[in-house]
Amino acid sequence: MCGIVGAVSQRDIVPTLIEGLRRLEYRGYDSCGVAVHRDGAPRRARSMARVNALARTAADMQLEGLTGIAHTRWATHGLPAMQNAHPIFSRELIAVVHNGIIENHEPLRTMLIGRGYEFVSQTDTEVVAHLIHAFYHGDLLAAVRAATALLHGSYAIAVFSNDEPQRMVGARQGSPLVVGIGAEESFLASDVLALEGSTDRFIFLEDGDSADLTPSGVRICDRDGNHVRRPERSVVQPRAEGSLGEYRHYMQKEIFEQPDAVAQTIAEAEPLSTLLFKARSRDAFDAIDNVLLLGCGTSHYSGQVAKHWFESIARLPVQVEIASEYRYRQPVESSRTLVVVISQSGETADTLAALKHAQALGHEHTLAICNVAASAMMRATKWSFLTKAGREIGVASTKAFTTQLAALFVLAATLGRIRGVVTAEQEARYRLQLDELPAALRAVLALEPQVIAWANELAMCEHVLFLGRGPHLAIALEGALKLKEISYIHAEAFPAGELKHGPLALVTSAMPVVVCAPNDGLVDKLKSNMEEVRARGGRLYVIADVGTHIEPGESMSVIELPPYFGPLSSLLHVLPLQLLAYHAACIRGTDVDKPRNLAKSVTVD
Ligand code: HGA
Repeated sequence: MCGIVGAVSQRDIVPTLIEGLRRLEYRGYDSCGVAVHRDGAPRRARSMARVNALARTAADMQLEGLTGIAHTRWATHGLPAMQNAHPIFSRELIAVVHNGIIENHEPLRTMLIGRGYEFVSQTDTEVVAHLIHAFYHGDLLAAVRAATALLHGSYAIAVFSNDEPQRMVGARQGSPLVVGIGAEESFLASDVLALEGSTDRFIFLEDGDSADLTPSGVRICDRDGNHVRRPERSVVQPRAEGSLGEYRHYMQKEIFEQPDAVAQTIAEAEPLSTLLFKARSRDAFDAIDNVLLLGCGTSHYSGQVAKHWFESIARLPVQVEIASEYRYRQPVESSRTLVVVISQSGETADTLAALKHAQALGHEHTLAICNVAASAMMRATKWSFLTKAGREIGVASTKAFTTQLAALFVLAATLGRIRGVVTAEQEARYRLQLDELPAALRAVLALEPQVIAWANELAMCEHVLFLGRGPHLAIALEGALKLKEISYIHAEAFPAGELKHGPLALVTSAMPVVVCAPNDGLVDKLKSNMEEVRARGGRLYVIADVGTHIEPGESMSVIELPPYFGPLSSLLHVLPLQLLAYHAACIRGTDVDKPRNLAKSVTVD
């Protein structure tokens, strides 16, 4: 998703800004740009192509400067088009980059037009630039504070004025923004990742903060204009991703990294203890008597799988909510709820807002499961668990999902142990299953050639149904999501028992139906549902554990998985579905790592 990098220095900062954009590039964007302060008027280069093309344009223009801002845009207001690419200028004086959405941009635009401002873009961001201009009388911080006081919605902005060459101002509300402190230079970025190699000293701004940056340092003021000191943190960045090696895409590489990622995530899980979740005392979770899981997209599905674990292992009532829905509701709450937010980046705007909503409703027991240590969710929750997936580059999440599942399983087992419903013997069994999990994942990944054969057939289809039951319903949902995200094939998943209540009407000989068939207590029910499909001429593609006795035959193709893997079976079943989506997308020739219209780290709501 869109990214911000800004710098004020005593050296030419264009290479640093471009490098920062490159580091954020994997998140997906539709245009990019960079602007620097110049004597006379600010100068900018913008591109509808990749950051490399922007770098060439900037070099051709001999764009250089000591103060500058840069952006990758994922359009929310106004088409992806050159005139909408950031930085956005106001009257050749103010330059702005913005992440987020200004919800009251329409009345502000009308008011500004009334004051003689001319709009040249369709972005909501342009109102920010003109407002700052309207309030600017030689003090950029004062102008930014006055302008942002009128904004509704979410923003992280970086701004410079051409009249104040060695000054840059940032402000945030709802979208992430971090200050980087260097030697004789200061930075702003939407993510510490952008400043890897430039500094490891960061100050995370809070909502309502404004930051006034010069090469010699930063001053921060809060929403009320009081000068505040925010803690400085040293952030050691994860190792940069290596080359693709034998793989064609990052998504494929990340699918095959899952055994190691899961192994690293659970390495510290023994003994199951509250300390794993950064809880200071062993009785930290004693007050908990129910669980609320919040997430979006794939992270929501990991919550749906985990619901079964919290119920069956920890014997706790569970709700799983889509964060973008929960945040606007007024649910009846209990003070004994453990609120678990799940997000790869830890910055997902809807999930972060849902967390804040839960906190505003009085929830104190909050826990984040994220893949980025220095993320907003990890800072905003009482407890946390860092998954060890390593950097995930592919927009379609794979290893983040399975490591989230591993973390949630450990949490369920830990709560079960604390509550006395998991015996030492059961705990030892869970531990053994966790230990055996990476090898089992490897065995499933070895089935890739069979999945490719399926992909060759399914890539020709425009619609695919997925079926599952129990925790494997969430796996079917995740399989359908993966397929639509990267292959653009229309895919939907249903609880197998729901078929006869509607979706069966869609089944014809042209409708492939993918089924997750673990050898669990529901397999006979599932077999009946499969027969309902066969009886209507549907084509079945079944991922079945050894021992289910589901045999290949007419209109029935089977990929056989290792024997049923108990409660962790869902982690095995998702792998063929990830591979299926990946290979179908390759066959259809889509941009697998950067699917159209999508972005990584969804920091707008
Ligand atoms: N609303 C602005 C910025 C979009 C954004 O934050 N994308 O992730 C625009 O549409 O330009």
